[in-house]
Amino acid sequence: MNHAELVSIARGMVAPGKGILAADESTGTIKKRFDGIQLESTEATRQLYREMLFSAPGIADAISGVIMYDETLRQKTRAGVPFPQHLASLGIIPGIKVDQGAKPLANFPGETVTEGLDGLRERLKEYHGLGARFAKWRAVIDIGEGYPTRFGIEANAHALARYAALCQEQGIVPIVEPEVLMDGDHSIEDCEAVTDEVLCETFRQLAGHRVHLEGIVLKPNMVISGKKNTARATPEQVAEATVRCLRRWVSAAVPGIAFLSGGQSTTEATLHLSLMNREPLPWKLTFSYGRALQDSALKAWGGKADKFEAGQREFMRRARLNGLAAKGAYTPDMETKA
Ligand code: 5MM
Repeated sequence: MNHAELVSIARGMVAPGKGILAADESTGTIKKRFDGIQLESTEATRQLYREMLFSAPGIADAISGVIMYDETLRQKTRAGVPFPQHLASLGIIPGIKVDQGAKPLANFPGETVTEGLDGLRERLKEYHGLGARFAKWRAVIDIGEGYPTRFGIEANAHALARYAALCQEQGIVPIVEPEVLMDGDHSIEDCEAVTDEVLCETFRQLAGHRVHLEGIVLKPNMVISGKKNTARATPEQVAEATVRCLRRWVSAAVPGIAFLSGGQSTTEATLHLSLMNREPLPWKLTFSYGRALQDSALKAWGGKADKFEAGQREFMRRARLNGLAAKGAYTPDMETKA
């Protein structure tokens, strides 16, 4: 393992004013997204949609890396260039989701553990050969009556750390994604307490597995009220609680933190990121959004050939606004001007 190479990839992923596009929807998830625009999900429509995003004019101004799904990593542009090579030619780092999903944790009702460690070393070797330079693994922690338990958090953090160590062994930067879900009616205080415990345990396990912290990117949830909580915290409270929590647990050795959007509205996700970036921080704080970058672009495209450019324009509008947020320079009035 070459540490210097890992560090340089990780720094590139969180380059100033840029963030990561999470386009790693598995076949089931992308079908749900396409259902929303009444588009059939086929290998061809999935290719076309990803090509629309990946070839948006100016994409490299705001996007540093793209997380792909296994199928996408093996697909090509209509001109015949494999997606990883197409992205790399633009200066965008190709990435791959390597987890195999969150599955019920036996004997722990309401909790899941993410699977995918078996055979991971061999898969990473193949992905590296196909051009991937970073990977992603998502652990899912839900808040409910009696959970998460200490055991559930430990099981997920342990798997995340084993994955991260294997990635680095293969010269691939791991995105470490422990997501505390914002489903449910919990308060922002409940979210902070659980996120505290999850991050503490994640970094304990990363240390135990001798993971080189300078060569990872953390992808956490923001500290936020549950979607069904009627007394939702303000954007300023979300920004303040999130930074406070991250400062407690994330070593300054980590080059960057790239948030997931987790079901926030597109504008909320952008505003929260910008508010957090208004103060000096020990790490780069940016985005690795899926829905918050894609939802409006997907609607603007609608699966229609004559709306291909309209979809690209909408994608770039959100990407640029989030790029500004990564520098603390976004204000909500830009939504109408952009
Ligand atoms: C793109 O969505 C990813 C999950 O896909 P599957 O459920 O199909 O495996 C997800 O991991 C995503 O990368 C992150 O959670 C960020 O997405 P959001 O929409 O939360 O920003």
